Amino acid sequence: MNHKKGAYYLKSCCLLFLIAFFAGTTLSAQVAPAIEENIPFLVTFGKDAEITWGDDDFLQIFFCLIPFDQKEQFYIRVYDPDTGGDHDEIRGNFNTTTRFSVYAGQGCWSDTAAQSIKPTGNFKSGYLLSSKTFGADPAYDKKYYSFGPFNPQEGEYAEKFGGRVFKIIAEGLSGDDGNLYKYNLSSSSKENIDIEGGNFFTYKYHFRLHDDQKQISQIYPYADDKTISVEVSNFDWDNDGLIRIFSVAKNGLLCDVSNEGDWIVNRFPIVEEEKNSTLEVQFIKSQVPQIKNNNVVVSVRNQYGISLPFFVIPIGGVPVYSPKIRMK
Ligand SMILES: [Ca+2]
Ligand SMILES: [Ca+2]
Ligand SMILES: [Ca+2]
Ligand SMILES: [Ca+2]
Repeated sequence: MNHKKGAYYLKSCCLLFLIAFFAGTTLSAQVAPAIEENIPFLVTFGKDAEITWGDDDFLQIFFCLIPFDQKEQFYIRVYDPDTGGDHDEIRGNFNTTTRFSVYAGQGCWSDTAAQSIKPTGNFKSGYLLSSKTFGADPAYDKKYYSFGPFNPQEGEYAEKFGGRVFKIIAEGLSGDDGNLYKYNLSSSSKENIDIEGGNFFTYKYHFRLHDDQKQISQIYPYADDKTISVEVSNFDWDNDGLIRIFSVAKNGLLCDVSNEGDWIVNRFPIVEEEKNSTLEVQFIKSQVPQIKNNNVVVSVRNQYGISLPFFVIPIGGVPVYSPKIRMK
């Protein structure tokens, strides 16, 4: 190998290493909200809060997907489960308690009550594995609490997602403050070590937007082969800029947006090429005025009123618009 070739070889190796390194860190980081979504936090208010603060039901249901080939026990880690200190939204004084509960077993995911955007009835389907209630607690402020270890075999079998599913419910039991938090999947209770192929999904996404107007956030509903139209709904958007829809066939279609404590529904047809593919709902903040502490709720339903899942790591990757499909 001459000097020039050697340098080229070295450069190529470095590049490959960098690609592998970044692919490894960004694709597998199993946090909800995911890095790619660019959403600061999930949010659940205490049940005495006003819905005009951005949470319509003081409840958030998330699901964890563990691939069939994952045999090792795992943990669901909650970052900043308390409501107090940093990150959280105070009203008066901090007086809010939130209960996090993990469910497994037959029905924990497939029971339609668990996937409904109006959780009533048996949304706590399956069986309870673990539960803990947090108030204002410095021991959990800016820190993690780890639920588990859990045996992947206890999750509900979900053929169409290629794995087993667990459920974690956050309920605002009392108080009127906003609990901001995140979830991690991990093989360790002490640090975040990814479960290969693991993912989080929800059917109704309650989250906090950035205060910084330059930040663009996005979430990724998945349309299955039965989807022929979708209803994209947003709640309490506070007129904070634009909401756009992207897919292989949609190049940033604008949605009507909500303002204060209201739901706005947008309907879009789904073409053949969008079936079994990921859509993107993008949130572009208002430049003036700056809207701070904006909590919002988003859901997508198909023509039967069935909710589409939002996967934090989009199935098949981020959708890329193809002008050819649109023109057909
Ligand atoms: Ca309060
Ligand atoms: Ca906190
Ligand atoms: Ca919190
Ligand atoms: Ca809001």
